[in-house]
Amino acid sequence: MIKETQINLNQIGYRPKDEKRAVIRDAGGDTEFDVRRCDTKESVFKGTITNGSGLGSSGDSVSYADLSALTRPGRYMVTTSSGKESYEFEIGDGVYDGALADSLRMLYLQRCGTDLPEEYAGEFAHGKCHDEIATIYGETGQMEVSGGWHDAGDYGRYTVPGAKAVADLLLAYELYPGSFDDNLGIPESNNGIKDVLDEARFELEWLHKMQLPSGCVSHKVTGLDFDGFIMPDKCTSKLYVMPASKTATADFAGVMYMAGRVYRDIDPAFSDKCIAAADRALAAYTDHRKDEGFTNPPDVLTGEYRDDCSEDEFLWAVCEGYRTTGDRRFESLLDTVDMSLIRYEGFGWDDMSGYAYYAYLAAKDPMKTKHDLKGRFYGMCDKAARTALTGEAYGSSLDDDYAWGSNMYIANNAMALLLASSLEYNKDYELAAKRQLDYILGTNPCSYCFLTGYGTNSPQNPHHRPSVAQKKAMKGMLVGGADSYLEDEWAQKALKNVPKAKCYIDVSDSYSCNEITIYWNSPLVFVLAAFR
Ligand code: G3I
Ligand code: 9MR
Ligand code: ZN
Repeated sequence: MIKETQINLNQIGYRPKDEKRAVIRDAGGDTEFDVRRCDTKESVFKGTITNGSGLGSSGDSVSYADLSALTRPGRYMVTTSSGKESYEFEIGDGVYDGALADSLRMLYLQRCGTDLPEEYAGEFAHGKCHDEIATIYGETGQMEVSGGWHDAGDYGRYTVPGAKAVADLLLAYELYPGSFDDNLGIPESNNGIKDVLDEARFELEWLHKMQLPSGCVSHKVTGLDFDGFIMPDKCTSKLYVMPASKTATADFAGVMYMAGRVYRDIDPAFSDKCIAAADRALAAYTDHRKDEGFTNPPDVLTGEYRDDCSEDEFLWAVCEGYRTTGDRRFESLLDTVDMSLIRYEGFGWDDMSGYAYYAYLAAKDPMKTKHDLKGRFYGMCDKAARTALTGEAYGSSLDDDYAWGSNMYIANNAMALLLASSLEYNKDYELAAKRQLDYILGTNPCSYCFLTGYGTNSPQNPHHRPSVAQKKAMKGMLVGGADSYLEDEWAQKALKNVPKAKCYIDVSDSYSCNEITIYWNSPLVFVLAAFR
């Protein structure tokens, strides 16, 4: 058992110049804090505890210890006079190097349709999986759709979240190429192309296979039900290519336009192929714009990723298409978007407008439009920054809403703020973004470093089939985190009447708290690359 702590901070640690703010729950009579070296227990820094209040979704009454002025590299802990102790943390350059490498390598370990040799995958090595020719659902035909990443704790492969995950990697590469290397330890390492692009391409190649002759894109390839908790090469359920959906088709166009730009200089033929495929998808999309969102056929139980509004996905495809090609035909499509249908704004699998806003703003010679996309983007960022800087006790940017995959929304907000700040530097945005990373890595009311294998207290029991099968949490996975809607039996039993931001449990059956996904890791890769 790991000792509980009332002093929460980033359990990996901080770069020397970062803000370093420990959050103390119920400080009681403590007024001063010490930062001590872990080895000698010698105090190297003292400060006064400042009062916070009972703020926000944790319900905690908090105070703060600001140790930002301590910049000397080392391994430390924060203590108070009554004997409260934080977990250990590090100050130093490169503190996030390992986390970045492992959160990217996690995607390699999610690869499907190929064997993962022990040399690269260690104890998560397995033979070729899910590589049979799949049956087209409701038809007699078959399709070869092997490849891509397993979506999450399950082995399904879904187009919509796959597009989001790739988009995050490609944006991370475009903005922070210097943060990525070619020596991650994947089969393509040392091929002269950064591993982040090799890994993204693995998913892109699969996405290409998911495009139907009509130009529309299949929503997913899975069995009728989820596979058991076994290694992927042991799965035997029959695979189906499910029908196309309008969100899959529009997301496919968006990410392929992005890929067409990013791989331009690396592989012109591949870049051309991506743009041509995106054009075909966008043309096919037009006939399906008013369709309902994808729903599972009655005998299909795998992830649904239902989303009835595809205006945001379409908006993304249009803005990304213009940014990549500069073709004015996108300008006439832009004004046809019905912005009033977009209920949420962001970078989630069902709310892709954030990617659109950024692509629109980053384009050379921006399109003319009646929509105020800039206002919407900065409105979204301002709100996240305000919540993080003044609204929430632990620096979270979530305004009292902790849903399934809340850690993704945290990471997405950080990404939004960093994208905005890359267009026009904004100190508050940078600080708020950093606080989101600190939250994920330990400055949260759950006292968890939500990235497996890092920090003192990290999830040991993720809802992840390979981890359950091998009885060991794979390293480098971001779990979903607090979900106050209590969306599985375990959460319902264990978390009744718990404050929203504390609705988290480290039990592998709790898929609504403790699953992992490729598209929760991907914004974390972006954020870690930014702060590397
Ligand atoms: O629409 C509501 C909105 O009204 C409400 O305010 C909001 C709370 O923030 O929740 C919104 O809906 C939620 C939806 O996600 C969109 O965020 C649902 O309550 C919630 O149940 C839903 O969760 C999704 C879950 O599947 C169940 O459908 C997760 O986002 C999604 O990540 C997850 O995806 C699964 C796949 O199906 C299968 N593979 C694993 C993967 C991860 O768990
Ligand atoms: O393992 C599944 C996980 O990937 C999904 O996110 C989750 C919600 O769709 O469902 C999990 O599968 C469970 C199923 O829904 C109900 N029976 C138990 C399954 C394993 O926990
Ligand atoms: Zn597989």
